[in-house]
Amino acid sequence: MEGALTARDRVGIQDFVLLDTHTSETAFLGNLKKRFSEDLIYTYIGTLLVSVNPYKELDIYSKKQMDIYMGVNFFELPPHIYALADNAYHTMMAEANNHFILISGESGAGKTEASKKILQYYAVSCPSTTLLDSVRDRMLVSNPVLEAFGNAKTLKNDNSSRFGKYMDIQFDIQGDAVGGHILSYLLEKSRVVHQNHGERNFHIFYQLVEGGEEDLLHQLGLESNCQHYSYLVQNECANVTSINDKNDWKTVRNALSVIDFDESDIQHLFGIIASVLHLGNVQFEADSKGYATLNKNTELRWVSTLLGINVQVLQEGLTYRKIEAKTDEVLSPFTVDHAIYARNALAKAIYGRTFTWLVNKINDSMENKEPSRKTVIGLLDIYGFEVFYVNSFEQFCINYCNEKLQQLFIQLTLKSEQEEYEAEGIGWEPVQFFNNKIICDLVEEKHLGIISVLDEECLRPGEATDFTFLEKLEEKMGSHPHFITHKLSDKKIRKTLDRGDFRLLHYAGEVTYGSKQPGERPSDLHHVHNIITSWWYFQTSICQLCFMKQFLLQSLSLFFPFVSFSPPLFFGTYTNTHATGRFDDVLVRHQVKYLGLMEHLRVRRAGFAYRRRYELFLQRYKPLCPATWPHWRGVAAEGVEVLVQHLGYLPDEYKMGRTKIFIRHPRTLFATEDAFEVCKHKLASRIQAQYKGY
Ligand code: AD9
Ligand code: MG
Repeated sequence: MEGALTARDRVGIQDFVLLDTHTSETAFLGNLKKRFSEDLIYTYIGTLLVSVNPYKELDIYSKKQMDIYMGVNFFELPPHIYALADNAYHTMMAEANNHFILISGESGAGKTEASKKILQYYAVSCPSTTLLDSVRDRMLVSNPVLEAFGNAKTLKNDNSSRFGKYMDIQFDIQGDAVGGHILSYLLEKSRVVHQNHGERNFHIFYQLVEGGEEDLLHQLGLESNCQHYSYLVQNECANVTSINDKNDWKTVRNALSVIDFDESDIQHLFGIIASVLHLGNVQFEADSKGYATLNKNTELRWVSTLLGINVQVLQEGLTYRKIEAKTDEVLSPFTVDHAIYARNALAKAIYGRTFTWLVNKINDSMENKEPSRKTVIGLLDIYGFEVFYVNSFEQFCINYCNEKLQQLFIQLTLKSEQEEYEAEGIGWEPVQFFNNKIICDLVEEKHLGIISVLDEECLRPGEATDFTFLEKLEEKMGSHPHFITHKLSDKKIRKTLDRGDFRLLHYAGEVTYGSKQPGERPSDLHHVHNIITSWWYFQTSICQLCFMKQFLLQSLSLFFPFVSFSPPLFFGTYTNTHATGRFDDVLVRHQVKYLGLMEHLRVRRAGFAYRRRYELFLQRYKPLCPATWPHWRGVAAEGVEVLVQHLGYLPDEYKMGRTKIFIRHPRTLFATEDAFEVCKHKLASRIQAQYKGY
């Protein structure tokens, strides 16, 4: 019928590699948008899955859908997160090695939701026994607990992850999910004491106060009203329509019992959470000399009771600094500002340590105690790139992590892919792309990068200030194209920068970092305080060496798992829409650009979907050809050539490299794999028949 739309016109192309029009950005966006308007949020670029956040519930995550995707070749069904999960699982089983799924995208793009869907898929679709069901339950319910303690409402996302999470899902030789392990990174502790306008503290505080049972609240000395707690009402957004704290409280309480928290653990846990709320309400007044005093210490008494610390020791720790002289200890009184700083630092340290303890407890409960051989699928879900009005050290860490992730993405796809074609002697026209290594180096380079400068300044307590730090940065970075300060910029840009700020031109956009933390005076950043007990210490300022070391270690270990894992990898890259669910062309175009999706597409279109070493390819498929079965006595590459000729591969479908065969389209391989499955069954029955009667 004239004018009627074909299905393809209506729903677009499900793999960008097959987009037959020229590969322009406009065509790319047009295809994404067309699919989005039909609620088709997933599209492939080869094995990379691109998703657009729908911001509404779609009926595509049912058990029925899971069954459809189970064990089916990747490209045979419409793109789906389940296809990605299933493919990772089956490749892991076939090759008996570890795999991991990397999910990237900016804040609010849907990374955490995707990682939950993947986990659900494994929990529901893998083989099952009653014993293992409990391990799976624990894996699934660990999510709401971790989100309660580690997520919060930000301006970008009502359920924003404020920590990085790397989870290993362990499978035994039969493919059963038998255990799990979580690594958490860099919890944004400053949120405990300060939230930007329109944001909230961690969910758990509101859940406890709004949902906690009367008895429990009474034991903890809490009022059932968020307005009562200064750490919760800074921005008058305790209630958010998309969040039901009362219901979430019930979910978390139930989840805690599933993951082996006994009543005494639970009492302790919420005792500590309540102590943080009480601490936030501790107020100081200045005495006649301007020193901090506590005139009403009801709140402090609660902190003392809940934490089991002598109230006198607590009070002294919050209002005095201990200076160790040669033989003596001298107490130097704090001003009110210092006392507030000390109080906040204590609250952050308590919360941070509680979070670490919680993750350890969850890991104990998910631990696989059988010493059987295991392979793992690793799932990385970190906080996405973010830009706020005020960007502090936390944003610096978060954005640096994203920068590293992008670097990894580039290395594993664009760079290594092209290098491999070259190394294997496959004719190749290089595709240009922006390599963000220059920005990673700016942050991390030894002796020259921002972290090194910060480290140096930490070694000069008392002398270093925010301004000396900035001066040193200016001296070292000077004309670096991705670094700007007030002094180094031209008149137009200067207007947009404060004197104490520096701006980085990240791969995903510009971010201005202020050295001042809101609510903290610049001079406070340079005090290294002693605190009441030996196991709690202040670790809040950017100038504390211990913290920096910790950060560096963590970011190293964050990327360590990748190095030890072998490809292939599966990427989920997420584009974002507005929270309204509207497809915002400008926003999506920006993300397509900085994620390098067009470059990725160009490499994919010109390249090869699959490659394998000759020996492995021959080993698997040799039963398909009489000349190679049961043994090929010659060189593996020649055996592969004989084999693929026999299978009828056309010259354009494959290339022979130095050590590997390269296959252009997945469908060629799928046909071979299907033939192999048939052949395997025939062989198995022949062998069985042979041995009958023995
Ligand atoms: V952040 O970097 O942690 O701030 P994420 O993790 O990328 O961010 P998240 O997964 O939390 O974003 O998704 C944000 C919101 O988008 C969710 O709370 C859902 O309301 C919405 N969302 C995301 N993915 C889907 C989906 N597949 N279907 C429906 C979705 N809604
Ligand atoms: Mg998240």
